[in-house]
Amino acid sequence: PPTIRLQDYRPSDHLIDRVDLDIRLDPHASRITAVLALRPNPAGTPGAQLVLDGDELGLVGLALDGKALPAEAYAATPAGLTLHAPPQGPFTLTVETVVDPTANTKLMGLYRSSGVYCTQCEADGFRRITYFLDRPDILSVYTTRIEAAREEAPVLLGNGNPVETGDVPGTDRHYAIWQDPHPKPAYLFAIVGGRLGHVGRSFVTSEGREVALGVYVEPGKEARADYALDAVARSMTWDEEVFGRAYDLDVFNVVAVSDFNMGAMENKGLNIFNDKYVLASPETATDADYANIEAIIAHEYFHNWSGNRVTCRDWFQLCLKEGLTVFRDQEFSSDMRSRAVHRIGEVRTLRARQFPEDAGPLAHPVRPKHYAEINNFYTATVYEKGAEIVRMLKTLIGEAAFRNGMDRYFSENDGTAATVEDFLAAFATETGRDLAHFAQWYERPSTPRIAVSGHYDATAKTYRLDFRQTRPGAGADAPPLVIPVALGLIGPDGPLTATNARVRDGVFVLESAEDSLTFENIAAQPVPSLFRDFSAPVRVEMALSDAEQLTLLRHDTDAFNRWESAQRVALRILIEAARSGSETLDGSEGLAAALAAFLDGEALRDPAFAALMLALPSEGEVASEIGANIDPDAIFSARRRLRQALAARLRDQLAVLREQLADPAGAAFSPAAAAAGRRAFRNAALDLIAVADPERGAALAREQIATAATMTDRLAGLATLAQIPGEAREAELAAFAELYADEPLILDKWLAIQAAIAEDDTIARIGRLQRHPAFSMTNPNRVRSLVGVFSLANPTQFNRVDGAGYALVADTVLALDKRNPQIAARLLTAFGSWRQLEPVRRAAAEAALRGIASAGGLSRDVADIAGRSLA
Ligand code: HT7
Ligand code: ZN
Repeated sequence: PPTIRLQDYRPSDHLIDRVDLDIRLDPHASRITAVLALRPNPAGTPGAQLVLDGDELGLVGLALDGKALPAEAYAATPAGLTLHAPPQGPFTLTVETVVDPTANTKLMGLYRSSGVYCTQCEADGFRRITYFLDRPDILSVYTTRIEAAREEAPVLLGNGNPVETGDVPGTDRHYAIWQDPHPKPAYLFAIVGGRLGHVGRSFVTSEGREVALGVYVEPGKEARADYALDAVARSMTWDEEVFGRAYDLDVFNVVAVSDFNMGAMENKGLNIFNDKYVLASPETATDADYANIEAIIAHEYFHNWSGNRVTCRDWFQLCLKEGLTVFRDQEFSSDMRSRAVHRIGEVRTLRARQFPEDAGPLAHPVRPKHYAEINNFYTATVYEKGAEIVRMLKTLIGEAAFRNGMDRYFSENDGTAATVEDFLAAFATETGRDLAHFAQWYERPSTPRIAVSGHYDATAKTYRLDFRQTRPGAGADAPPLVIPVALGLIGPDGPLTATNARVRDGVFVLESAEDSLTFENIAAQPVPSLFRDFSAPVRVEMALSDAEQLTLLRHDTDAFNRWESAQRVALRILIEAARSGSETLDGSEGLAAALAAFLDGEALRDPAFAALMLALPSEGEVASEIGANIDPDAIFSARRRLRQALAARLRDQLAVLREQLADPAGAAFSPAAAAAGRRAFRNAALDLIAVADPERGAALAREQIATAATMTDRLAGLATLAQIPGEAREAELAAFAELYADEPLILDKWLAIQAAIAEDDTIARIGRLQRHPAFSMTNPNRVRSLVGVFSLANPTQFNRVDGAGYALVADTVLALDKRNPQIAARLLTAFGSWRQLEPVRRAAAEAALRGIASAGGLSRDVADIAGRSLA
């Protein structure tokens, strides 16, 4: 497939000012009439032919300024429509296409999900609806008439504001007309038609606009939409208060559909969601579901400014909307919940997903320089590392300048398609700083390594920190980065007042390959607390002893680094044990004692934070730190032994705390952070108790499954029991499936729990589950829950020495590729760390990848991932 390069960007030769669409919905032959008001682009090549994009389209009618075009004037294929000599001034082109939404299994363009018509146009789905200049720098004003059989689709929704509805005389059909006054790129276009229930409320913006908010769901599930509706209103208020951004239409609708390639989509005024990120009730949703719904509703809503009002010039600028919007949703969730707990979650996600991506064959800059398939670049690097860059910018320039810079960015670029340069220019102008050096963060892949050494001079009473940054994988000529290092010094009894003119508001800026920082008047050897709140997405290499780390756990004022210090100790123990294979775990007693003291003092005060303290680094994180010659079995075994050691020491204490943190009988359910935090701790405790004493753990888990008042607790009981082989496990799993036979989103979690069982029988179990009525290869949520979770959350079984895990995933990728290449390609990214495996597994993984790469008829999506993985 052709490679598209950032350096080749050229403005379009034509512009489309207005789009008038008439969409007549039909299950197999939906007819789309598009009237496009075109004109040559003054910035384009004069006299250029008009080349419109298409994808699997059939042309059924074409007229220029109302007159049918002779065959020699154009060329139409499923992939494009070319007018050889378009007019040199403004003209209208009327294009008629017919598509089959029922046969559209790619879930891009117009498709049907459980009988509901919906669209997905990002990144390039609009060209599957009509021929168009399908690129984000073509901004048009849309009017859309949607028509359907009233019985089949009583609800008809579009972008913008509703302007008219009515019956089609003499038929059983009706229509609705929607007008969107805001110019937008085609990727933000959407319609929905179907039989849907809804909940709604009104919201008055800070500008006095009354907005009708609606959340549309499968009929009968309206009660599960209230939390999402409330999250919309809270997001609107927050964006007004924190970023000064008010909503700009009279309606804002969210629609939940059950077949969806990603989490959700920010179409203007009509966000379409994967139903798992909308539907929630105490009986059906976990605390994680509630948190995800809140975050994703906010994310898509925030796109209304960061993405829609200011969009991207081209897809290379994807981080401009995605990184910024992730940053905004992270800030929102931190304000709604516990900031420290949320930050730890963000960093765990970054380390689990982005760090390995940066270290593997799929590594790319936050702003890629080329791509073959843009749908493969909706990655952790673009989203999560992109958000970290925005956070670093804020840390560097300070809160007030950041807010002013954001205001400037929005006002200077409103209604345009912008670039990363435009974004940085707003902050440069605002602060008078040159941000060209900082911009390097967007340019090359790699996770920087920061080696730090501390030197205490007892005579001079000075403490010096030496920093050295390297960028493995960024290229030998990669310039050093601008890295904000939030730091402090901790003495044996607590934080020290450590001053240095180069540390402003607690932040030292490392800009060169090497630098040093000296603090005066330091009475005794301190412990440095570095990269507080994870102030930069880097790996820190500093040889602190366990005792020094645990000093941070006891005394640091930075909650993130308190958690990080225990993680560091655990990581050291795990890496040493995995490398040596030795039974002894040097240092586990010290860690257990520190955790015991921590729990004593703080578990009751902040159970959510305490639950995180109990979570060891994941197997993936240990692997990513080891970096080469990885043996997943050795890591698993080391981690299990450390969990056993900690559990043996903490079990009695955990059992007491678990009782103390129980909700009083009859307490009303709350999805808020405080109640969720108590549940998180109790369930982390249950899991460890089960490690120390499987029999007791199994009994407690079964009791919890039977009596749980929330889905969080019921599933946590099941997840704990799933780690304990035996009849009880199988009986509870079977009973659960029966109880929730009509609840696909709950059975997704049931599939996921089983896919993650680290036992030899899991491959066979997955085979059985693939034949279970709860599973379906046609629904992305089901595939992700079973095969996706297996590939990402079951390292020992995915990486089996006999290659059976790789074969399972590879077979699924090939089977899926025919139906839904996007989902197939995403599944294939699980092979991203294959080169770091030990030789036997490496060979087996490579063979599986080569098998895929050499299969005939691959989609561009899968061919791209396979090709880059093997390059
Ligand atoms: N902007 C959206 C990204 C997206 C997407 C969503 C659903 C299906 C296919 C998709 N391709 C790209 C979602 C977001 O990040 O907000
Ligand atoms: Zn987004």
